Amino acid sequence: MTDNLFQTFALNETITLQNRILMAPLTRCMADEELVPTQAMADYYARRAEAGLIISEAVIIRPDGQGYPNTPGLFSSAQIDGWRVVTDAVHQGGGKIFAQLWHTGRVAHPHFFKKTGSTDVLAPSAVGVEGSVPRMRELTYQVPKAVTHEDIAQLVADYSQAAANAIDAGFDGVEIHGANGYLLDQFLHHDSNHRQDEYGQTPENMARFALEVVDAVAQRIGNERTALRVSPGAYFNMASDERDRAVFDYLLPQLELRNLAFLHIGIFDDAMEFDYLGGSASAYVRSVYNKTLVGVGSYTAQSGSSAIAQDKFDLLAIGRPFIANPDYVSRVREGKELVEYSDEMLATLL
Ligand code: FNR
Ligand code: 8K6
Repeated sequence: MTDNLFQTFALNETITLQNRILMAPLTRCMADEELVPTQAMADYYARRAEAGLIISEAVIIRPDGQGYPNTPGLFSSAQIDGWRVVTDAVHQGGGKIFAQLWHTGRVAHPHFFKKTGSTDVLAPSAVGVEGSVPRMRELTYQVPKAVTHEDIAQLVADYSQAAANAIDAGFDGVEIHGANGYLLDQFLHHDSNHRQDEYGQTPENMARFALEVVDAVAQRIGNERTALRVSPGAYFNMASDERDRAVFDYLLPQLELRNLAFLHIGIFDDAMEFDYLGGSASAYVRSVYNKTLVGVGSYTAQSGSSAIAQDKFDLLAIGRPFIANPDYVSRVREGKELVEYSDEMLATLL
């Protein structure tokens, strides 16, 4: 039984979703050399327009946010025009789409933005990550530069501008990428935030940058069109630290006051338990945040539907199965078998 997935869901007075299934953000590294979305990307998203809401693959807000090849941007007029083709195609199919706004912080690599003349990798503190860019092993990660107050003000302004560009490009809203060990998340965890100023040390200080970005974006495009993804449990590009719990205990009620379109968990498998959160990431967030929550992470339609029935979250995001099944929503509705996902499918845009 998956009937509850096919109920409409009002995010607020402005946006109502045709069902409770979201397509999770999925980086595909298929934009052109100017980081402009292609027609093949428009076709790929349009094939998935039956989702209640598509969250786009992560989209970089400015050149020094790039950490992977051919990830699309939202900072040039060609990129805005390219996205307009995508959003038109999704809307023609009856769907809705949010842009996921991204800066990779300390996992950016100057290889991708050297033509801008900048070689600085930006992060809260000068604490690097081990390793190198996936599938480009020669590109080892660089020790980042700790951002100055001027850098922070510019980053906040650039998130806000990218959000305005997203609306200009026809997106229905934006999801700020605050998860998976990228820039916003780097401020929220002790592993990456060693700052001694008003952006570090205490929960209130460590949450400051994320809230400044959320507030700037919400002010620019409206809180009803602004969403956020968070990873209270560190699991990717990041070591966990039990002190992080207090940061999220402070941040989440603050976010609740902002009346966002939704809050989305960033995780690959929601069965993962975190000692310092007292269980799974979604159970923890549900216990401190009382507004619309999107669950994700190795769910099937059946397990996601029963999680919704048990009030563990309100909406279900589906990632890898949506790569394997462009018609995921119809297949589930009609009880048809799904094609199983495999990593080789990442090579093409089905
Ligand atoms: C992801 N994920 C991801 N998350 C995110 O916030 N922004 C992104 O751009 C991406 N990109 C991405 C690419 C690929 C190839 C995978 C497999 C995953 C994480 C994704 O949104 C989701 O949380 C996980 O895939 C878990 O959900 P599923 O796949 O188990 O339904
Ligand atoms: C070159 C493609 C870059 C895509 C970036 C997004 C992440 C891709 C998914 C890789 C899987 C990461 C595994 C995370 C650990 C899960 C622990 C349970």
